[in-house]
Amino acid sequence: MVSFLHTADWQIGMKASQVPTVAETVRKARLTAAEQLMRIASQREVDFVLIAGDLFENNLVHNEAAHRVTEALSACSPIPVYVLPGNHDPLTEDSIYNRSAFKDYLPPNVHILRTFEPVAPVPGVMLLPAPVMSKESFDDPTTQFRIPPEMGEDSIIIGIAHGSLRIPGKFQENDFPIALDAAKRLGLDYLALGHWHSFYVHDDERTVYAGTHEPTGFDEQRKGTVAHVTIEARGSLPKIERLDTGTLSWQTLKCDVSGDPAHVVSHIKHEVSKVENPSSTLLRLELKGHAQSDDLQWLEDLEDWLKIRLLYIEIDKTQFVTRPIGKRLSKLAAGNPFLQSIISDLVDIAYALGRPIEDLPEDLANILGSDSQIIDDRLQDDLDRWGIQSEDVEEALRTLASIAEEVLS
Ligand SMILES: [Mn+2]
Repeated sequence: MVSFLHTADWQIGMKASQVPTVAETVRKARLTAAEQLMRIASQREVDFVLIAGDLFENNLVHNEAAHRVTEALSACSPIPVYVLPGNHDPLTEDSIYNRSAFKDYLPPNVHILRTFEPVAPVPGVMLLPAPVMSKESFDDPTTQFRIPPEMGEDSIIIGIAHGSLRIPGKFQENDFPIALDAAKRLGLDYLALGHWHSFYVHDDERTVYAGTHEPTGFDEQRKGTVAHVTIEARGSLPKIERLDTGTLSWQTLKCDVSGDPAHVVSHIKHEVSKVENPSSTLLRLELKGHAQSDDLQWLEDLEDWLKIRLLYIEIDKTQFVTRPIGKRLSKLAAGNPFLQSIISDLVDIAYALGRPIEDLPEDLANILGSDSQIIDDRLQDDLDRWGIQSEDVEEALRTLASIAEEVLS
């Protein structure tokens, strides 16, 4: 029997520039979660740890980060740790794995998988590595596995690679595409993958993404994970246990703000009160709809309330408009010929589409004059050709209103 941890995509040194005020906290969390993961390795007394690529954000991260990582990896010593270079930290000339932290100072239990040569982490187990040598590739990394001909029938065979499974609609041809039947075709007992940040077990129950140990952004709402895998013997189905390792929680709350602001606020407060660990939660609040009035004091107050409760709050207002668009825009456009001309074009388009925008033309007619109802044949042709719909114009006006408000008010 063999027991090991499978992890990937630590992306140490990640800039976290989308959350500038807490970027340092986010960076530190990736190390804290890594340390937690190494403790699991020791506690569970696994035979070895596999890191399936993208241990680092890129090959340019600070030396200090490199040393911190090797220090963290040495914590589970003497349990061996195998590190596969991924597309973020490929084995190129300037690879981070060529620095002294990974040469002269490498802890004895840490092994960088630099070649395609099979490795035996423990007797009876054969590890087939496919280190990544470039940022992108059209080749399936698993076709590079070298299966030794003399390998005993009893050896448990584990492949380790970094890339995207060829699940229709979920991969790109230049993103290290991996055949869905690779494990079966090559006779692997387990295929440890990295690159996708969510925990995923394929239908064959042998091809697995462990997911990142700590989420990297708002689009990864799941907790960070690691896979603890045990395989009884050659040919038996692996037992895959998913463990949580994440320390920060990235959440998105979508909210329609069309109603009474008091109700909107109480709804958001209620939702936020359900958040388990607010001080380690980053929240993106996505507002959409038309607000009832131009007075947004309630939103400023709400933002302050959220700020002191949560680690980080981001309010996405790109789909949020104060009603009416026309009134707001006309106020901003008065005395701004550039903005007026953009609005005029959009109003022309709205007319050409045969569906003037609700509450827009009347308000804007005052600043634009009335000639915007003349429809140009060429404009009509262009709209047909580009497939522009009246919703697109409304969307453009909303975006314009948001930008204009940012810039002009
Ligand atoms: Mn990757």
